[in-house]
This record gives sequence, C-alpha cells and structure tokens, in this order.
Amino acid sequence: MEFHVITLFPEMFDSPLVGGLLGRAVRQGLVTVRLHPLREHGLGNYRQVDDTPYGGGSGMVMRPEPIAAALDSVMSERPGLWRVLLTPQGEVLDQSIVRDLAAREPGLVLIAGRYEGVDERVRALVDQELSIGDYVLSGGELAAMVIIEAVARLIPGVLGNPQSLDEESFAHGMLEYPQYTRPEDFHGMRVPEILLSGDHEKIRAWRENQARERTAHRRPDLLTRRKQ
Ligand code: 6GU
Repeated sequence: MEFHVITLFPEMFDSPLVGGLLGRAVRQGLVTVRLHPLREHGLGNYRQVDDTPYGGGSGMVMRPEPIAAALDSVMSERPGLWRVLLTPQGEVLDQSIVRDLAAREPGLVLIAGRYEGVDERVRALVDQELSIGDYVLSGGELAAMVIIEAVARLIPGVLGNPQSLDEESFAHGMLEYPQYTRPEDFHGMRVPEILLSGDHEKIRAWRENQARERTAHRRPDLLTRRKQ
C-alpha cells in the first residue's frame, strides 16, 4: 500500500518512518511512503502557499492552488489514490475508519494542513476529511503519521503476529482484557490465579468478561456504538 503525503514539513516524517514496525514494513516494501513538499507548488518567486483571510481575522489561510497542483501531480502519477484532507473539522478517526482506509488500494494521499486552516474550496478536491480527535494540532503532519501507522499495521505481513489483530483493543468494538507477564508477584500484586490454571476455556471466558466490564466502566460509549 502507498501513502502519499502533501506537506510543508516533509522532514517531520523522517524518524517515524525509520524506527519500529513501520520502518521494517517500509524496508520490506510492504508499505511505501512518499512525501510531496507543498512548497514546490507555491506561487511566485516566494513560493507562497498561504494568504490572509477574506473578511479579515487573525492568522493565515492556505491557498487552494498549490494544494490542487500538488494533488494533480500525485494523482496523474498514481490514479485511484483515495484523497484525504486532514483537518480538525473532519470525521473523527476510529478503528472502523482505519479498516476502511486499509482497503483503499492502491493507497492514500494525505493532505496536511497548516496555519489557521485551508481555503474552503479545497474540500471539493478530496474524498474524505479526517480528524484524529477533539484537540488542536498546529498541522496535519502528526495526524498523517497516526493514520499511516494505524493503517499500515493492518496490511498483511506488517505485524509479526496477525492473530494479535483479532485480540487487540477495538477489534470487536471493545477494550482489550488485562494482560500479565512475569513475575507472578510484583510488589504484592498477584497475577489472577485463573491465568495460571491452564484451563483455556475458563481463561477465554474470564478475558471476555474482563473486556466487557472494563469497556463498560471506562468507555461506555464504545458499547452503545458497537458495530458488530
Ligand atoms: Cl487532522 N489537524 C489538525 N491541525 N489538528 C487536529 C487534527 C488534524 N486532528 C485533531 N486535531
């Protein structure tokens, strides 16, 4: 799967793409990330990408032409990419949206906005607008990395153990059950006896119950929204 990112700050993507699971997936060729510097499509001698808002107000707004030119260039090279504008006004990302994105072959173009926002007419150029949560970032770059990370780990071969995909939090619209490893006793806190019992059916039922109780207590919203 390919991820294309249109951004004013391509250097922000250096370290996340080198380390960890994602770095390995990139090196193995399972995932391709291409950065498209928006500045190259800026206007005039100063490569301008933003301007003051019509009607007044503080801050700057990203002009539509550089974004349109960058998108045209990416789309002509790679037709069929799913175009996503990253904005706090978008649909809020969750695991079900992540799954949908992972199915968008040949891949995604992520447009990272900056400044106080992008010109409203850019919305007409994209397939989807996404936010990563109800808080403000100075730009869409970190949101793009979050999306790349979340989508890439669903691509076959990226995760070491694909079975963990079915067990992790949100896989079934619930939080994951509590996990323990050695030691059996840590500062007087003991691993639940049932996990040491070797009774796999009892362990499965205990975990299911723990996941349900934990979700009801911490994230009741997930139980009311569950899609499956
Ligand atoms: Cl996608 N962009 C910005 N600038 N802030 C955000 C966001 C995106 N998602 C949450 N906050």
